[in-house]
Amino acid sequence: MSRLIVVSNRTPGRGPAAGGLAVALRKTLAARDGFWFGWSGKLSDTPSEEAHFDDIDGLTIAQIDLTREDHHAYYAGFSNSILWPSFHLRLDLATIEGHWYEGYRAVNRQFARALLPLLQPDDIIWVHDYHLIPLANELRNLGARNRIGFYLHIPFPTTDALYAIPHHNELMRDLSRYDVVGMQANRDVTAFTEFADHQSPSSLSGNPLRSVDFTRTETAAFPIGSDPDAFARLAVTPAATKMVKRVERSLRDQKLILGVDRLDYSKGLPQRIEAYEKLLANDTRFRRAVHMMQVAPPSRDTIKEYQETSDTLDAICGRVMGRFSEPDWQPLTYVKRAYGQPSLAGLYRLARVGLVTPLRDGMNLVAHEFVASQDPANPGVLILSRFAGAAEIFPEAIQVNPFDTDETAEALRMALDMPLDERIARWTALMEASRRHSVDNWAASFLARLSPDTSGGVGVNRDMLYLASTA
Ligand code: ADQ
Repeated sequence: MSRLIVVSNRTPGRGPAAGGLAVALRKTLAARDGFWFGWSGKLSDTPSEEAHFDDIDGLTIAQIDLTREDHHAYYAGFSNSILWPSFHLRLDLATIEGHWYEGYRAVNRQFARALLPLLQPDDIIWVHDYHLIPLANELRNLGARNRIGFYLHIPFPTTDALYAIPHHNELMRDLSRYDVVGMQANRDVTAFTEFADHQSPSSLSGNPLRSVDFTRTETAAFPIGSDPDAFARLAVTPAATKMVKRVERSLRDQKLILGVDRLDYSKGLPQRIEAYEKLLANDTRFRRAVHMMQVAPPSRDTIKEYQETSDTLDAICGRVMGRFSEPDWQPLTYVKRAYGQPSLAGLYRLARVGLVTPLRDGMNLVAHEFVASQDPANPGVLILSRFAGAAEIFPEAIQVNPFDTDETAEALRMALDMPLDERIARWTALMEASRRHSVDNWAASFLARLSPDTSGGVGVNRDMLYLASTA
């Protein structure tokens, strides 16, 4: 079997792996004798020319260091202040500084130069996420002929949002240098196809026309999931039960509404708290009868828009606490700290309602983890944004428009009042879907498309697409 080389911005660290994705890819790598390549997390005065190898709990990793300037332009700049907001349709939060593209490109070139000497001719290479869109092109320019696949962990943007991204034509050309491009959901494949279809030669720009040939690139949805059976087991371990007991004591008979997210403006956190506020305002029987917990550790907090989201959330939580708290009852617990997976599994299991209401998201793995952690005899209810990719595979969740806080408040009421038989019926279907879309199945299906012996035939093959090139 060919070796597999996984490439992502960061490589996994020591200790228990944080998520199902890292566990699944570790397992896949162990079976295929490859390694994981990425940034070491270290900043140096000069960029590393060569990767240094390390062994992390049996996983071989190869890492390079980046310079501070390149890293800033590549990571906080182009990746997270341009690509992330644009792909999540938040152009209002994007900072369009075109010069960051140079650093983004330079880091991708550095990745390619350090990776190329490590490759054998029949290695297959699996590149992850928006930080590394140009990597296949950079590798091919250096002569790599390997099969290279790309997986996008975030949604693909609408055509207009894509046009707002500096150098979007080059990025699309970069995508066409992959053999397989995997998206989160069908919605994303449709958006990609739309973009491709609306590109037509135009002389208006005055730029030379160049066709982008996608005939050798398969594009398809590979909906990522979790390891639901592992999560179900985790939710009844002593570590998870310790968290259940601890929170149960303070909840007494109140039903728990739970949100678990990275603190990110895409997750719809202010709208979610506002919906909860409306529930308490509209229906007094829920006061003292429910409690909401939002776990949201800060992420990317050097970026202004993330600090502002954090401040907004602080203010809204404070408002709801001030408005409804009694000397002996608080409506809300807001925790700005990450919990390990066992504690999260315990919280999920205890929750009567899992509130997953991003304004736009890839699949969203919290939705999967919540479902997997439920007690089959007394399961909680998933309220899910229709704008999370997981909405395509979880029709039995209560689906909401997260921008409409009245609708989310009504969904909360419905979930809290839902009889046991309906909760069981909905959960059974959700758990089946979660098992069908497990992270192991996801990795296997992507690699089946990428492997040389099984490739060809499916996905969206565009015959010849024309882009007005700025090159
Ligand atoms: P994220 O935006 O990070 O992922 P999500 O998929 O919900 O969002 O979570 C990923 C992992 O982070 C999960 O395993 C979850 O347990 C963990 N996590 C989230 N909040 C946490 C918290 N408060 N404390 C501790 N752990 C927490 C991106 C995309 C998603 C896509 C995934 C995978 O945004 O849409 O599904 O990648 O492709």
